[in-house]
Amino acid sequence: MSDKNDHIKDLSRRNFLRNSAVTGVAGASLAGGFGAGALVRSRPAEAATNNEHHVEPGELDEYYGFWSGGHSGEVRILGVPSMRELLRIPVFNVDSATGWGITNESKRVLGENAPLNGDTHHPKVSYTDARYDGRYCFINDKLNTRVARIRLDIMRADKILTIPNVQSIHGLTLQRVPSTERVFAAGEMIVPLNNNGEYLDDPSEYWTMMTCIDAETMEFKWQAIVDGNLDNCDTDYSGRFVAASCYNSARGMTLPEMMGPERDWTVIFDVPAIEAAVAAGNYTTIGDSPVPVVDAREQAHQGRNAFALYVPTPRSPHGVNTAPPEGKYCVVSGKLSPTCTVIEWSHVAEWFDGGLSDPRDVVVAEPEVGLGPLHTTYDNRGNAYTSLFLDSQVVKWNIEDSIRAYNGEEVNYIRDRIDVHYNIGHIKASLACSRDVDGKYLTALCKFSKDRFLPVGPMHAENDQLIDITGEQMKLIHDGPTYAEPHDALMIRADQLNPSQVYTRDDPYFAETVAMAHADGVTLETDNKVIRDGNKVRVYMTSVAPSFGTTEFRVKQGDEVTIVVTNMDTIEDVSHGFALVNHGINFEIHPQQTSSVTFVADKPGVHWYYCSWFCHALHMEMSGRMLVEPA
Ligand code: CUK
Ligand code: CUA
Repeated sequence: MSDKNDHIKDLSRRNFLRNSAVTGVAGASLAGGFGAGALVRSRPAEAATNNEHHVEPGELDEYYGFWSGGHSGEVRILGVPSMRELLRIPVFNVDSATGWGITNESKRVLGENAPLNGDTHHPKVSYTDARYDGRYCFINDKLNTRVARIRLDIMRADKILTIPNVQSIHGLTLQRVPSTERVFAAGEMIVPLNNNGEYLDDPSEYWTMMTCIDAETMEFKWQAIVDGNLDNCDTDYSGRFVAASCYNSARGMTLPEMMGPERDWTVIFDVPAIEAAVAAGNYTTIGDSPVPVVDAREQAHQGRNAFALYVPTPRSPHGVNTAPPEGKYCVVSGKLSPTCTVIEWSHVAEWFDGGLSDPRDVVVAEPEVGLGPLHTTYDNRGNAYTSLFLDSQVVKWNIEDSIRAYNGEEVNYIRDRIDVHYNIGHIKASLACSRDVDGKYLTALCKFSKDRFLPVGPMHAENDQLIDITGEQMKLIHDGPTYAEPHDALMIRADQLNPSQVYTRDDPYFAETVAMAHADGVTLETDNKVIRDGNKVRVYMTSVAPSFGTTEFRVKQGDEVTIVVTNMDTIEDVSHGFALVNHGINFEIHPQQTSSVTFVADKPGVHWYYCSWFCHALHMEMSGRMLVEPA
């Protein structure tokens, strides 16, 4: 496709990025060479022609992909392999199409005075026996230190928690076995514990914690103070451990301080040991927070630390990913070291049970993979795939061969390399976080796209590329422009999800609104009524295409108005919207759903409302008037 000159241009651009990135981390020993990696030359990516992965119009995709939306604050669902965007699920952001952040129902989930933006990185779908069970998707908010749970039947968040005592939730992972009973949320930034302003200036007293949340009740179970900081995290396949990378073991405040040590570490928590201590009452609390806090720092333990194992790991490690299908190994990707560190989970159990003497004894390989390894994913044939940010490549390597090489055998564990465009962050193969790993597709979430798409101003699309990994050699099959800014993604089989097509009337998402109607003596399914209660006015109406049940209501300037709309259409996809002109109000009402909004009618005059989801040939006529009498 590209001629020779394009290729040269391409290479020089790649080198520019790589060199500038290396300069940017001057002081880090990024050299280290490629070792065995140099034996396999990388190929420039070529789009496959006669693409057998093409999904024809009318055909359905094989996988649901869950994409984080980065600082857009949302989660997205893509069909894979078409990479068609199917849905945006607003979580921490305000969304005018759905009314998220506008309706009373969404505000109940968001909580009082919630910040209306976020930074989502790590979507994780719940498991039963390390297989996706399609119940929930959990997502972190790095910006405002929150964790949300999304119900995957209606694809809306139903719980959002602000995590106390820590700052910036980055890593997020789920218990896999026997099922997702716990959510683990890693606090990234170190702060004074009880960060109430009492002391600010002594960074030697800044710390962070791992937080454990009950996945069903969404209540806090415990927090554990750690040395260093926490970045990414993942669990094992036994239900006992959670591991997190630490890139700031020096607890530095500045870049040079953070980059100081040759090795940082991977910290691994023994969850039952922590919970036994909590159950025995051996914990403290911080400030006003009731959450039990245990101390997993080395200084808090004489002899062996019962809660945490700190495994020295080169250098500023980033991604933490357990290898399927059995979960035997965990790979921690080196970032500033050209290596990945392979930890064997059974050795971790041995260490906690007293059988090993050196924390490094849990490491079974440390392959050199290339420059800037960030995240690792897997196929079902024993291969790992690591994203190389600085090399703008995906490298495929064999885990067992890397272990043989670590034990001194002459073996090349590198299997293949492919160029990606450009500067890849996360990487994820189909079902690679579960027992059902199938080694078919891999998505490469590239941070730069530059010349891959038509320019649209200074802000460029990200480029989420899709790679076919079924063969010996990887094959790039799709360029997918995405909006700011997916960090992580996962793919589950289409049959592993069973979303609702219409709401049921007893859905807990709007149960509080139903209770309010009940108290007003209103039957939501049939009544169109205005209830006045002092200066509070509640307007109940139905919607059936192409009409609202109420086309006119009258209030007084200054009244607090609550509008409740119940969509009595029953046919899938016949959604209505309620949009109130000049009031910033718009929200969704899907079939059999009840939605509500509360506002102050502060502008006298006639104000039209209309349906905002095109529902019928007479959709434009689906409207009504709010008449506001001057005070
Ligand atoms: S992080 Cu963004 S590329 Cu938040 Cu998982 Cu590694
Ligand atoms: Cu109802 Cu458009």
